Amino acid sequence: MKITVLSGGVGGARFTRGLLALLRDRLPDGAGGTSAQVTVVANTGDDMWLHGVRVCPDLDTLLYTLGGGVHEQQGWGRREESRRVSDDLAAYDLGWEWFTLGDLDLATHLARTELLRRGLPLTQVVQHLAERWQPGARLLPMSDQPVETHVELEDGRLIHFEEWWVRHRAALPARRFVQVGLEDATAAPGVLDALTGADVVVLPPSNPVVSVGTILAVPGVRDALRSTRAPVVGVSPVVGGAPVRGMADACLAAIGVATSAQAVARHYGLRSAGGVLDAWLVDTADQDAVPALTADGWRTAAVPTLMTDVPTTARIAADALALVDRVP
Ligand code: GDP
Ligand code: FO1
Ligand code: CA
Repeated sequence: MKITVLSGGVGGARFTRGLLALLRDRLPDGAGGTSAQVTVVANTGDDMWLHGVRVCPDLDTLLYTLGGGVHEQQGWGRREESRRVSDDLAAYDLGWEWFTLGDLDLATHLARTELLRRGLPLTQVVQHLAERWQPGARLLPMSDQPVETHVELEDGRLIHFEEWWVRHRAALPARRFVQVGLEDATAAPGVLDALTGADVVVLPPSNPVVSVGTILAVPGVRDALRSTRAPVVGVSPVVGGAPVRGMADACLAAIGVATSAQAVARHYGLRSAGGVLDAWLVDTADQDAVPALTADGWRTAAVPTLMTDVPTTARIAADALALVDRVP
């Protein structure tokens, strides 16, 4: 069974980790793998240059989470991390004031930057890094061309998404998001085929605006989702009217979408009505959204969706696949 996931960072990575656990349990092929192939298309809109190294937050969160090296409590960065380089940079008055790179994390950025400098496209850089981390899924950047999410503030200033998100905790009202570089970007090799050739496509609980939304903006992605024979199922990243973590509500407000399970579903839209989804899994806290969505043709269900641990997340993944009759 071919499963394709469109993912941001922490939420998408944790969901995929649970999905892989489910597949190993349900479809063992004896060699410890599964007869299922999972492809994760990762958001690269958070990427940025920092002191000469290329940082890819969502790709790295996926590599570390699926490869067993993530700082679990933080959800990003490396376990057992140190900050000797960051501290010493400060001694040169060139410290990272609001976005710290740990020493081990820095090795990833140096490795990636070196491979990019040698001329490798990002797709091949990710493949090289994945050799070490063995994520258990194929990881694809959404594009090999740089597409950076910037935030237009009320005064017209544009700042990088990460500065808005980390330095300002998304507290500065955003007028809109701009995907810088999008007009020159194409989907990375394999991305569109991973959507049109899948048996099922999942939109996990990732940021619907700056993570999944950015992937959907890549030329050809939305069309591939609308034309694929695979059912497309999403999991609500909003529970009880609020994000589970982070500030997706600030992102939704910026594009005029209410922070509710139902509003996010309708933002993505039903494929039969020009959108990208066939089904929408909501949390039990949003049970009241089910009748209205069902009445409008949605396949929907309300289940516990807090990804508290891997087995629980595996069950959430099973619930999502069951909603579109793709239980492994
Ligand atoms: P980021 O790159 O760290 O922002 O991670 P994502 O782009 O994957 O976004 C995480 C989104 O998923 C946020 O909007 C969260 O509200 C949501 N989320 C995180 N953890 C959970 C969870 O356990 N359950 C559900 N339903 N949503 C979650
Ligand atoms: N998030 C923070 O809140 N503070 C940081 O200093 C920080 C550093 C960082 C370094 C590498 C990386 O891959 C991610 C990092 N993040 C940090 C997390 C990042 O802001 C999240 O992944 C968000 O999803 C935005 O991409
Ligand atoms: Ca992110």
